[in-house]
This record gives sequence, C-alpha cells and structure tokens, in this order.
Amino acid sequence: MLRVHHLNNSRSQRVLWLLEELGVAYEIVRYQREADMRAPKELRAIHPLGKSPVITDNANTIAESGAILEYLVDTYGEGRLIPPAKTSERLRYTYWLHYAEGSAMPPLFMKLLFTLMPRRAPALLRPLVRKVCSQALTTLINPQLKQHMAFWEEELSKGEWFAGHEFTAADIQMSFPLEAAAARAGLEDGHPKTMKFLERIHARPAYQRALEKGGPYQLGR
Ligand SMILES: N[C@@H](CCC(=O)N[C@@H](CS)C(=O)NCC(=O)O)C(=O)O
Repeated sequence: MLRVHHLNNSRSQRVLWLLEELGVAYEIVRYQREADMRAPKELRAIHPLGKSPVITDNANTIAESGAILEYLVDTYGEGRLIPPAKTSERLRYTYWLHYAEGSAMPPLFMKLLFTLMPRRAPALLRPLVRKVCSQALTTLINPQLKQHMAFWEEELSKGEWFAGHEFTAADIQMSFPLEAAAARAGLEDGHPKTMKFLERIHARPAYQRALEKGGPYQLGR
C-alpha cells in the first residue's frame, strides 16, 4: 500500500492533492509538528532528514516533493498530468517542477525566518535583531520576492496553467510557493492572474478532498 508520511500544515498537502487527482488509493501516516514547528523525530525513522513529504511504496522510500510528484506521475499517471515528451510544454513542466523548491521557496523561507527571528530573540537583543532582520528583508529578500511574483504574473498572463494550456503536476508543485507568497509576501497586491490561479486550484474537487483528508492547512483556503 502506498503510504504518505504526512506532516500537518506542510508541503505534503501537495502529494495528497496529486493522489486525489490521479484517483490512486493511499494511506496517510500522520505526524504533528512540535511547538517549534519542526517535524517529530519519528519521521527520521522513515528518511534520515526527517522532513515531509516522504512516501513509501513497495520497496521504495521517496523524499523531496518534486521527486515524489515525478514518481507518482510516472508510476500511476498513465500519461495524465504531464505534457508529452519532447514538447516545449514538457520543458516548461520540468522547469516549474524544479523551480518551485529550487528557486521560489528559498526567499519565501528566508522571509519567514527573518520575520520570526526578532520575536524569538532574547528581550535584550531584540532591538538589534529586529534592525538586522528588517535590513535583510528590505535590501535582500523583498526585492527578490517582488521579482519572482512579477515573473509568475507574466507567465500566467500567457495561459491558465504553468506548463501550457492543460493542468499538470507542475501546477500542483507551484501551488505551495504561491500559497506561501499569498500568506506572507503580499501576492494579492498587483498580481491578479496569479491570484486567479489560486482561486482555480482551490475550486478543484481533488484539492478540496485532499484538504479534508490532510487536515488543517493554513496556507490553503
Ligand atoms: N524541498 C523539500 C522541503 C521539505 C521540507 O522542508 N518540509 C517541511 C514541511 S513544509 C518540514 O518537514 N519541516 C519540518 C522540519 O524541518 O523539521 C521538499 O519539497 O520536499
């Protein structure tokens, strides 16, 4: 049986969503974030890094959401949710599948980190930490995020989906950075096409079924 090692309120929501789109049977093994938001150590018994998502399927243990999505589409997709090989759409698909975690998530993660750091610093150091973090946000992180969000907006002006005219697993992979940007980077200001994309994915029955099964997900609607 295919198992999804699912951490609450996390990227593994994307894996549940893909499985719902494909209609594949799976079992959810649930893990609850600790008070500091880290995954519990039990997840390290499944994969040494102890991050979510991880799936186990027969003898395979697969981590990294992009690798998991590729595996699931290859193994269970029967040609669905992936553009045909050797097309420009397929190239775009591969690009977005890697870009989501490789390029879009790092500045979003840094935004979260530099926003939380002053709140968690010892009271005496807090003003200094706040100043350093605020400078890093203003000079380094926010300008990069602005550039990424403008890029998405431009790409989604060409069509409804990231890899061409059809919905694919690349749209599922891209959902997490877009939802994170809506939650913490001001995506709603000046990015109507990207916000419409979020509305479209949130309306999909498979997305909603995955939300019901995965439990509370603050980034989703
Ligand atoms: N690039 C990895 C990131 C995995 C990751 O950082 N997952 C987060 C949840 S969204 C996690 O497990 N955080 C808890 C921790 O690091 O302890 C992927 O896409 O799978």
